Amino acid sequence: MDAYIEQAGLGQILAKVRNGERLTLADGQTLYRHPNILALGYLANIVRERLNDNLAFFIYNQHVNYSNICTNLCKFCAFGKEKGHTLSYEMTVAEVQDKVRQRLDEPITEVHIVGGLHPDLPFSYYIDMLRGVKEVRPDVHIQAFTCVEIHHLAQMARLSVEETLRQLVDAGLDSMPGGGAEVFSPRIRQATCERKLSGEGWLEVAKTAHRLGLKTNATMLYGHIETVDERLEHFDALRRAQDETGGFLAFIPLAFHPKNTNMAEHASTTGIDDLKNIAVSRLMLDNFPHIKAYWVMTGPKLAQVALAFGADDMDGTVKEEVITHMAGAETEQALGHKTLIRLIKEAGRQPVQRDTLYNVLATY
Ligand code: V47
Repeated sequence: MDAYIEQAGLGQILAKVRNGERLTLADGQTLYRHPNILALGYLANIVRERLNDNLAFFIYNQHVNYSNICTNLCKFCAFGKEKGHTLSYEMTVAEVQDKVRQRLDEPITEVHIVGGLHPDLPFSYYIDMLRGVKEVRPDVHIQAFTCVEIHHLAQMARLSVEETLRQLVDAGLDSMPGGGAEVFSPRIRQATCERKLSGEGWLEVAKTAHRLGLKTNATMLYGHIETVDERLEHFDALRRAQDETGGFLAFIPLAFHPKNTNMAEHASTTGIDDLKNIAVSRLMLDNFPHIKAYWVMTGPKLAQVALAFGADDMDGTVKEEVITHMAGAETEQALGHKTLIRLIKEAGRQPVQRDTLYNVLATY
């Protein structure tokens, strides 16, 4: 196989990967532009195996999107709606509690909570929501609020980001998801989400969370107007932040879904680009422990294949995914754990049910 990689012109990168040397942005360009997807998968698989052996993780989780009312109204997003829009909604704390209560008979270990940037819900609503979820399900891990939401809540509360996070943690926040990162490039933010917190701002919130002991994830929304260089600069910024704090758990590439968005003229991503983003992120983000193939975005079949291209995690049961489905995702809104186990086993990996922090709960 090494001779095959050398014949593909990737011998130097293979040597670096084998020696655990950091790849440069120029290496990243070579990888993204390379037509041989199997060669990229082989390289990414070396890193995946070194970090995660033959394990592929999944979690028993539940998504709750408390409100889609949003002041940012990003062009790529079909979920966010202006206040007063016929499709806008907001849940009361009691309604969020009901959602969690409805699934008490399932062995859910994580509730994933995100929403839009609501213009007038007070900070106390978020505190009450966290306390309310823990009241209904005391042992559950709450992974909630993107860096963009945290920044917004700090403004609503007139507190520093650090103090906002302290109060949220005190109310039950256990970790943060990776959304809102999009592509850090100011050019992309200006063109697609001009009101959103800057890339630097996003990274500052994440690093502040890490310094307080909170783990977070990171994402990149790809497949619209971003260039290969902008993707690589995004990886570089994440890699440098991780060098500083070590607080990121997983990176999740998010495939752009154009339907019902203000960027609907774009085509959906292809399977090859989806696999490339898994493989190149695995190779560039050498200090990230996990790369997630989020089946909601790519479909369970391609997420399964991604386990041979650098991914070691399939996310989870999810149930009631809304954000991508409003943008035309044709996947299910939930997967049973038996399906996840079957997908992982057939990919030749050992299925591991994990908690949010990647502690092993069961192996199959
Ligand atoms: O922040 C918005 C993205 C994110 C679209 O941390 C879109 O484990 C595709 O971040 N097409 C929310 N993507 C989802 C997210 C996430 C999901 C699962 C696990 C984790 C984790 C994080 O979805 C948003 C935005 O970046 N998004 N619109 C769209 N049309």
